[in-house]
Amino acid sequence: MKTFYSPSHRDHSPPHEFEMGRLAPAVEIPERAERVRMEVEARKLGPVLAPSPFPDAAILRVHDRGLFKTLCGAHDDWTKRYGADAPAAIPSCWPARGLRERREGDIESRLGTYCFDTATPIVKGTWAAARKAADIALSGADAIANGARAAFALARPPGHHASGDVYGGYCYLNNVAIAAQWFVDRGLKPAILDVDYHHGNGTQTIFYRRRDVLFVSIHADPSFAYPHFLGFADEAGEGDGEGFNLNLPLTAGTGWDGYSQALDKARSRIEAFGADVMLVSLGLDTFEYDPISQLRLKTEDYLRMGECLARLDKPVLFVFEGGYNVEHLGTITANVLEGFSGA
Ligand code: Q9C
Ligand code: ZN
Repeated sequence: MKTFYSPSHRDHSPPHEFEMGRLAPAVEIPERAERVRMEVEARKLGPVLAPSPFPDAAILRVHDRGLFKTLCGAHDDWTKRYGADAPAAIPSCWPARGLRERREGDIESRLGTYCFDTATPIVKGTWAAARKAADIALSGADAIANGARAAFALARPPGHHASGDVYGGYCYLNNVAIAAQWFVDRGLKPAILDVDYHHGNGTQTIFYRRRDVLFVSIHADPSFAYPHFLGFADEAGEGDGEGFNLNLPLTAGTGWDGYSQALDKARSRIEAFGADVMLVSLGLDTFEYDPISQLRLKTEDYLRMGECLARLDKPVLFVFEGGYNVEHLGTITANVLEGFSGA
């Protein structure tokens, strides 16, 4: 299996995020992708390749131009306003009910317009890394379109919390959605399965009114877990998209028994949809020792997950998302890929 990777992710290294009423050390750190790359190499799962450059137009199929421009210029605008040594750009004022919904004025108004949380800082290297992560996902899609049975987009920063016009949740551009749209534009019918611990609110929103892309997500119930405002079981799609969105929320403490049942439901829905290609938003924060999560998958369960995905017998593009136990992250990620390849 080909893995696509670029070292440019290393320059996206915000020291902090703001949550739980304090500045907390960042958990979405460069070491995550490095651990995974090293494990892919150590286990000889296949070549690790640099992505090809894709045009901005491929990203603008999914993302709003205002969001794109804001992300692209945010670090410059922020340091012009607050000084060259100002730490990461994070919004502090949002257009909640009663306020103007969108303002593209100064940088504070732009961050409030386009970002939904305080966990997604922009530093000097953020834009280059996010833009390259989209190329990584597109390169993986291209490998699949050229006949590969599977590819792994080792993208960082992650993408599934970013919608067409709002970023957040450590995500800036929605890598998996950009790749799915690229498949659609080549006449293919993609299904997205999101196995990250957190609901893929951005991906859901992008495809919510469409039936040409199926979105299925298995995640911790938003009644207690981030992103808190989306990901409930009654969200089934709207208009043309009705019936083409499936959320499978899980209670805290769920282990492989409950998880594999959800995975079976996801598989039958994808089967019935008749997808040509599957994209997996591969978050590893369902792990029992993940520092920010409350599901309980074990190391060996990720092999089973990979085997289970292989039973669909469709080409798969794996796109890296969350997962914060850096010590075990390489092992559990590689287990999914190995379980898939060995099956
Ligand atoms: N106290 C991804 O896994 N903060 N994003 C959670 C927990 C944000 C997760 C707060 C979590 C974002 C890609
Ligand atoms: Zn997550």
